[in-house]
Amino acid sequence: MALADYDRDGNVDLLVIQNDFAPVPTIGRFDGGLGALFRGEGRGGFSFLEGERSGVIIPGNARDVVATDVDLDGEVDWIVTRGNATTLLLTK
Ligand SMILES: [Ca+2]
Ligand SMILES: [Ca+2]
Repeated sequence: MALADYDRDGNVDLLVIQNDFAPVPTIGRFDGGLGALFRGEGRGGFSFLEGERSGVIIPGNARDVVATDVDLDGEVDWIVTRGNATTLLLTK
């Protein structure tokens, strides 16, 4: 997970990455998630934003995420690393 004010409304938002491809013989790997963005409501709660609205679609074995501003435009960008796959850069 990573926290940042993605939509710049003054409330911290939460990006969650998912999946785990570590072998679990009796269950199999966890690979059904695509990540999720939750908008901070300002009172400690969060509301889910569908991927089609947030643009967050992170397939694969997501391993780590960091919020930063790669292109220095003042907007939050997310860098997501994935096991055995390319690193993703999510920007607006
Ligand atoms: Ca926000
Ligand atoms: Ca940026």
